[in-house]
Amino acid sequence: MRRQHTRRLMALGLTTLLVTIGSSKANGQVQEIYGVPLPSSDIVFCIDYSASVTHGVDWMGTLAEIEDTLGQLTPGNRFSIVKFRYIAEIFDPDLVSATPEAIEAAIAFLWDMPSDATCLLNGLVPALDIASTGTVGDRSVVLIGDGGIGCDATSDIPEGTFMPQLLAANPFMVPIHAIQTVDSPTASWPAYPTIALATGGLYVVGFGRPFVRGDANNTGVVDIADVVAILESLGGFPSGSYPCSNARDADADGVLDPIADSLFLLSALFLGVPMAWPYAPHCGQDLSATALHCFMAACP
Ligand SMILES: [Ca+2]
Ligand SMILES: [Ca+2]
Repeated sequence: MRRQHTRRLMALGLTTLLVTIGSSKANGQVQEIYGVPLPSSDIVFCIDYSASVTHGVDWMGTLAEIEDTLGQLTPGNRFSIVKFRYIAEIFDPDLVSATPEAIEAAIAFLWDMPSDATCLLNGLVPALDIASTGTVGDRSVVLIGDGGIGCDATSDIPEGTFMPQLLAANPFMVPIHAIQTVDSPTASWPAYPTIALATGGLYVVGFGRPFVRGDANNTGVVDIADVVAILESLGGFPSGSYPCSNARDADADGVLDPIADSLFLLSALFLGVPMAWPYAPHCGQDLSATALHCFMAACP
């Protein structure tokens, strides 16, 4: 995860599933992108290289984030990359083992930057084709772009044209996790969330602040002092006035309830009840579309 970014993330559903099946490295680090655990072992990255993206906000940061994620893959992962503008360029037409040599070649491919108009379908169709050769239930496409659809001289093609073509290209319903590298949707219709919902994937807005769930007192460590800090809020601190209310939502239900959240945190600390992502010692972002916020946390 790139550290200096400020990011906000919203996602739809699948929190528990992702945390359960998110692949982990032997050293215990969760493989992630933008603070989101990678959802499968077989991954096709589908990256928007159109001019609106490459001339947009923090494109170098986006590339650095993807490079960082590639570096987290192990030979147990298989992957490929499709980068698209109006046309698509394919790193490898097959899923390849994430060996150090393959990662090095992928990073070189990543930083070679053409730029042009957008055609999302021209990128997603080959990405889905490659991903469909992956292991059933352990494969996904990770779409990264600014939300543009394109394929028309003056505007994005409409949802009624786009979605049927996309679904026809995805007969095996490979999940598409759509990471929109902006702070608010910009397309003429909400393509990325629609794509994610239709395929059982996550929708992520990639600018937000990472935090550790349960770290209510903002120390970077989750312990009994955090239980005390949550209970102290019963003494009159108004809900929502905290620098990182997401961290206080220990049970990840999107509601700040000092009793329920402190009891859940006790259960996690002393009974081993699993916490939802981002759980200690990991910094990450919320995977549920809650109204909570995080302006400051002990994460870099
Ligand atoms: Ca703490
Ligand atoms: Ca809660």
